Amino acid sequence: MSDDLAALKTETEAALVEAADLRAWDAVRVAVLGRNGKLTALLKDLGKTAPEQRRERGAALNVLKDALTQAIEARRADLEAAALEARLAAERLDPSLPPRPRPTGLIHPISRTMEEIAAIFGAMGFAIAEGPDVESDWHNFGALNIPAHHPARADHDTFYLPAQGNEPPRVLRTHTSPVQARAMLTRELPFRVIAVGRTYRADHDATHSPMFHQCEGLVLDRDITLGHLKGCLIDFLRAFFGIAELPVRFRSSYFPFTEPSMEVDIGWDRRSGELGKGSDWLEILGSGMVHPRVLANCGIDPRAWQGFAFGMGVERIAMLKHGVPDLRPFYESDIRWLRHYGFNPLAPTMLHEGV
Ligand code: 2NL
Repeated sequence: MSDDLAALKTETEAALVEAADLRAWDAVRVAVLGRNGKLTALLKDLGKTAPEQRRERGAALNVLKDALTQAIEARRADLEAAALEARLAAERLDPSLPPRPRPTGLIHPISRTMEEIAAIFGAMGFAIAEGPDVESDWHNFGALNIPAHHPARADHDTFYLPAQGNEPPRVLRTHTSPVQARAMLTRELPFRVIAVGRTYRADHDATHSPMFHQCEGLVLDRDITLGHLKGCLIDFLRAFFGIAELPVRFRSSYFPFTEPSMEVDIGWDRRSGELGKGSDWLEILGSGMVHPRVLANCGIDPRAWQGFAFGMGVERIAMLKHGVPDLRPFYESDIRWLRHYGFNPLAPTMLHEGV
């Protein structure tokens, strides 16, 4: 091997020993094998070598290139192994350490209230019925004895969807009643269902949100009476508020889908806001015996079957139970409010309390 090649070999091997980390190693590699590297330059100069020496010089350059490539790769393997050793020595795991505290989410009071409602009625043998948020005008109004131009429609501030050709109009359901209408159309009698979920009305102020939640219940059988309605709702209200002797009052009222209709009040003290105390009454839900026309609309013979229905606002009973003073923060996702009013996801619901 000619002197210049032997010198490059010695020089490169020394530089590799010098290179203490992968960055320095890469600089050596580029300086020798890179596009402007020393060995690359020698290979490029091969053309200028006198023809009679070119073969021998070319062979020697190839041998050198193989040797240097191998030396460079070997150094890289050593450096990588050393780097791994250093990391293993520096990064120690202590499996006896306690886990880092992680912020857990909380259950939104509306979700929690709906779960509690479902748990209480579930224990009374009710099934959960579901339906779409976007409803036909008929399921939302017609089936429930609220025909077009009926004054009750004016109370509902309905969101109408853009009409699609000749399709009948569609709405965002203004109450959960269409879910019950669907239950009557599809379920086998007798049945007991509740429908809990989102409802929508074009109404927005301090006490109304355009999206809110309702729970409705429906019990149909051959001989259901007003007595069943009263017993069921008294049991529910006492279980929900956790007050065994909560006073409950039934007051005659009007809904287009029930006859007779009754509003339900609970006893409270208006001044302190305490439930079950004092001598004031607070309206809490609406109810009644399902109107025979509603049964007939949904394909049920009103001479063979009858029952009761009721409805309530989820926000309202959640606010009363937990002392939430304002409706609006329910939908504002303010983390401070959620931390204050949210529920531990691992805590059991209050099913154990007297149901
Ligand atoms: C209220 C009053 C009520 C119903 C809802 C109902 C549903 C069908 C048939 C008959 Cl399918 N009735 N629902 C009955 C009485 C009252 O809601 O104040 N809700 C917030």
